[in-house]
Amino acid sequence: FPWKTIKEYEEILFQEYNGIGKISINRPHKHNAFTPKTVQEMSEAMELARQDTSIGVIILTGEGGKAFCSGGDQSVRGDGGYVGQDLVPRLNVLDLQRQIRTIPKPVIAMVAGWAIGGGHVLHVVCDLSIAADNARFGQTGPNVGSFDGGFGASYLARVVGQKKAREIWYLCDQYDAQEALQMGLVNKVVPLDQLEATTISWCERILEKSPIALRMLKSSFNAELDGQAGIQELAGNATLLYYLSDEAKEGKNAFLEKRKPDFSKFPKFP
Ligand code: 2NE
Repeated sequence: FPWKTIKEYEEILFQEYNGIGKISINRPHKHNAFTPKTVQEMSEAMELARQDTSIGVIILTGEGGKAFCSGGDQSVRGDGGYVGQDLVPRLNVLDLQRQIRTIPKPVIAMVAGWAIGGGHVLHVVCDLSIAADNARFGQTGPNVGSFDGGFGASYLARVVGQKKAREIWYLCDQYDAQEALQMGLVNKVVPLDQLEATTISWCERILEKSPIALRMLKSSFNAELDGQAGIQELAGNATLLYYLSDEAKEGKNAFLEKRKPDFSKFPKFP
């Protein structure tokens, strides 16, 4: 596919093709483990993809065909988090998880090879996951002295159920693509050489749909789980729709024209 680079980064690729944004971790020598810089670059790209009105769907993936992401780079793990050049320890991947959930456009994880540890959580928080037949999934936290008790635990349990989520974390087993499909952890499994074409075809089908309907659905799915922050997201979309109405415009216009608003002509729906 003729991907066009949107912006050059050091540890990720950020590309676009026909309204599809693709954010790809580019550290295949480490199975696409992330550093604070990788995450900072992904966060910026995600924000750019959010602001770009020509992008309707985002693919999250890893380069090389052998790994989606193997989690935090253990070689830069310091005392209070993952340490970058500024020597400050960070867990900024948690901010990225929230961005993936709140961007009002579908995000699809395109998983080839390992999706492990914090890399596994990244695919879990995506709207959809499409896996190659070489994909392997799992959490390693209790083996390496870490855990993700946020979306990595509670949202995983919403996806695969409490028993399976506890098994995944307590045993730290690895699951192949078919097992992931069976437990509802991924939406589809395809041969590795068809992974990108299948993902693009799902993106193209999504791009044919009403963007506001998709936006409302994403925030509706989130609202049930995300408490006040989820309701804020859904309510923000309601405000967006209300602003588009003549009724809301009457309020704004009356204020600017220094007159009393006349809402009498607007129906009081049952
Ligand atoms: C993924 C897995 C099972 C693959 O094993 P294998 O045998 O296929 O590959 P190998 O040889 O282990 O990995 C290839 C190269 O990538 C590096 C390895 O060290 C190796 O480098 P060289 O020895 O060739 O130089 N590599 C792989 N994953 C890495 C990582 N995460 N950090 C640094 N280097 C890594 C196997 O590689 C594996 O188990 N990887 C570690 C998975 C892991 O434990 N990730 C961290 C979980 S904690 C986390 O991500 C986290 C969190 O829990 C909470 C908040 C934020 C993050």
